[in-house]
Amino acid sequence: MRKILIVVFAIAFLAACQSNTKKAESKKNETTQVVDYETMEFTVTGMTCTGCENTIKNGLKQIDGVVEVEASHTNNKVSIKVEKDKVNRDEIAQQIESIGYNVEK
Ligand SMILES: [Cu+2]
Repeated sequence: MRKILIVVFAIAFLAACQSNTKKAESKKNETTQVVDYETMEFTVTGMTCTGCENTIKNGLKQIDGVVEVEASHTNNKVSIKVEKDKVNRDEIAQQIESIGYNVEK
């Protein structure tokens, strides 16, 4: 009888132990959340030099969710990497225009 009790306790203890490690793992997954990125391309006119490119880069980096900005005054292109679902195209276009450049639609 006693032996059975010990075995039951041992199993209960092992089960509790396992569920604890599982909990720890799922907590870990919550903190290392996977972020989805999206690249947006814009045709922007009005840039005439690398200074303009930097103005746009700095202006767009103010927006929460913008990760990377590439701007080329020779191609009239602005390409930005954003966290998906955090920023939308309109928001970016508005910011570019508020800095003083034109976004072709
Ligand atoms: Cu310029």
